[in-house]
Amino acid sequence: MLDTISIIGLGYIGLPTATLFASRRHRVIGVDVSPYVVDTINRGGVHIEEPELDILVQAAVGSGYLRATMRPEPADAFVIAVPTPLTEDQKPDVSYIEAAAQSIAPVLAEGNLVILESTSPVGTTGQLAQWLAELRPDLTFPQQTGDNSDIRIAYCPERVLPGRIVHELVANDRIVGGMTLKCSEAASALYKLFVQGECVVTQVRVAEMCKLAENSFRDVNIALANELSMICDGQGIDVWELIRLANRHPRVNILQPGCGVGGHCIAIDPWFIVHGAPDDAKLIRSAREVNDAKPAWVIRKVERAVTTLATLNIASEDIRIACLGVTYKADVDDLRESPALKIALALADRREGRVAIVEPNLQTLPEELTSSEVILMSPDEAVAWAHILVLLVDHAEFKCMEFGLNNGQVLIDTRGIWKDKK
Ligand code: SAJ
Repeated sequence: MLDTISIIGLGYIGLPTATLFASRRHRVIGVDVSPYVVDTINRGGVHIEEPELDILVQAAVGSGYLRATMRPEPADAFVIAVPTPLTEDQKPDVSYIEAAAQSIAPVLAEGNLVILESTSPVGTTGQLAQWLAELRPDLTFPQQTGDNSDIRIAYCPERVLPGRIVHELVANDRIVGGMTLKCSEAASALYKLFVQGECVVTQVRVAEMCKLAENSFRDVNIALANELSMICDGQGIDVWELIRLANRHPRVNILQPGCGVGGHCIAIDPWFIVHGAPDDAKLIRSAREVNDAKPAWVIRKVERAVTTLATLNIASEDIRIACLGVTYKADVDDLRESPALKIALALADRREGRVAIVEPNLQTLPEELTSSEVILMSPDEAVAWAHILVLLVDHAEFKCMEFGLNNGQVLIDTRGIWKDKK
């Protein structure tokens, strides 16, 4: 029976998931610790930007199928979609999952299904089952009684791309790692309510590692592109042409270099593998280090351009720098772990009053920059104003811009979209 589904954590994954269950006419109780998030959703609004999400939330709340609250209530299934950040020393922080376990334990009842969706280190689902068992000794759990347990538990990672979340939630295949076969069957039946992709069943630990491996695959491949970009820069080779040509090989598919890797997933999840296997995860660690070092490389390039311009009769302190794009990737408004923002902040710190940012996806300056003297400009204003243009994010608005560089103006294009500008 899946009459009522509760989603714990109404962020980038939990909220769209809640609305999709609601759109299939299931009663959904969304739970979040933030009163602002709960109020916004109950008014039919959204606290995050994601294509189609506003319409889905409005419809789900308007039809009465979705309601948000701060305290879990009884339900047939609980889907945990809370953050799993990194600690300062690069260790996975699963305290939000523990808090979610504590919050749902009092309302758990025989026959309930609990699914963990948060990206987690291997072993976390077993730990979740243990926490729940300690909190509810009156119920049986899969680690105790196998298929006969009162509560079913599974790990089913989210795998959707920010910017395409709603589409991918429906279309992508799902990895379903139940603690027992019955757990997997129950979890697959839940996702089949809206998922059109296949639900592929596996062991819990395989499912946990699968999510980490997917994001590490991308991180390692972006690291190769970023390393090539630095090597090619030193040797006067156009890395974007190089990658285009190499990718004409039928078994080569190099990704694109940029100013670094950001977001709340790829810049973080590989560390979970490194933490679990520090001696063996050499390549994964090294990829993280290569990608994390890219912003400093871009900053050094800007500083070299400043030094060169300063030899042409512009006082170093008068040199104006425009950073184009500060979000973590193209065409989103998300600033989490953004390497572009990191670069803009570092330049703003060094060159008080002489740095502008252009960010078509934000109405106001990011909070981190409000205390600095950074100016928010339109793309055209920046092109007319700056001595140095630093293209950091390949937003659609930048790709279609037509302009030529002024005399002596320097362009540092970390994404290869303006490399033909003269
Ligand atoms: N990036 C590059 N070059 C590329 C591709 C990306 O520099 O060729 C950079 C982006 O600019 C950005 C970062 O990498 O800073 C990550 O962007 P992304 O679009 O690769 O990925 P995310 O973080 O938005 O979403 C990823 C996805 N994972 C994979 O594609 C394997 C998504 O499917 C996951 O669900 C998501 O992480 C997540 O939640 O884990």
